[in-house]
Amino acid sequence: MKKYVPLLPLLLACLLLCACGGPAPVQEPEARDLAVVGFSQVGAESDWRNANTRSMQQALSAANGYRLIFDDAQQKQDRQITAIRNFINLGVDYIVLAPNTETGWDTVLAEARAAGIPVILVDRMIEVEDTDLFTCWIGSDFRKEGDTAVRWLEEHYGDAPLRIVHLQGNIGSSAQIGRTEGLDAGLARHPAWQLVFRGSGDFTQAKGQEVMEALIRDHTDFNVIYCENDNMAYGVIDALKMAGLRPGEDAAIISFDANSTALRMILDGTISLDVECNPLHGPRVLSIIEQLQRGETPPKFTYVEETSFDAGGLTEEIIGVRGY
Ligand code: GYE
Repeated sequence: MKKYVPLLPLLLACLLLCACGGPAPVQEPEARDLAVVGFSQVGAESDWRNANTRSMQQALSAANGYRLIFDDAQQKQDRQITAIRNFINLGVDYIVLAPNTETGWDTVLAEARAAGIPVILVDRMIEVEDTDLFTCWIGSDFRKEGDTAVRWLEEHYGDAPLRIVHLQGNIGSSAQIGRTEGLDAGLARHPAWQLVFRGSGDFTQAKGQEVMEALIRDHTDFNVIYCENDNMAYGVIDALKMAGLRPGEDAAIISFDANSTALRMILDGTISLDVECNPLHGPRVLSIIEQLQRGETPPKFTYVEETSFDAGGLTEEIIGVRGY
């Protein structure tokens, strides 16, 4: 015998469901309930920077109660100053600034203060007459990072004659200043360490490669390359390989940031040491803003705990869980 599905009740059930719209939609908070944050980002020059941008966007999301206005300054301070003035005109609730360079912020931050907008600094530091111009800062101890790299060189080479190529980040940024100071202190302690080249690669892979290619063309003699970030190291490695040189054997490569791509290059012997610089500041900035929202006073300066990696003990499992 044929079985008939009773059509009428089914139809009615469908109609009812459609009328009710099915399960209740997830409620987005009303735009007017969201706190507005203007974030002036340095640029998109490196993997570190992109991880930092993603972390900020994820933390300061609508689901967490924020509307984030993001501005990429393309590594130009004047663009950051313009962005901050726009944020002030828009009347944002908070300004987050990842400053490109250390100096030149007094005027625009005084404008933000006059408008009553708290300014949270993230990543690099600034140098201002009056530290009340910003609410607080969170980032890395770049001098300590440089010292860590130099300590590794001392442990591995002692007073052996080193011929060091030094690729700096963008000049005037705290990351460059601290990492350069660390190396300078090492050079002062070890007369056998010779600086055969120093110049900026602007923290980019393309510039790192360009500088290294020129050094190889000029027959510069080197056995250590101190790169102030991973992306410049990638450019350096490409240049060395194209010239038939073996990174890790013909020259030790020291780098900073510890992105997962670079850490895998430690596993295969290409990079010798990578000093960690953690870009995942989003949740940290979120927690600062939440403290301010509750009327609390966050600590003025917060340094993020960091480590360093060489071939000793580094595994794929360690790399896999790091998040950048
Ligand atoms: O090391 C580099 C980036 O300021 C810590 O900027 C940051 C540095 C980071 O472009 O990769």
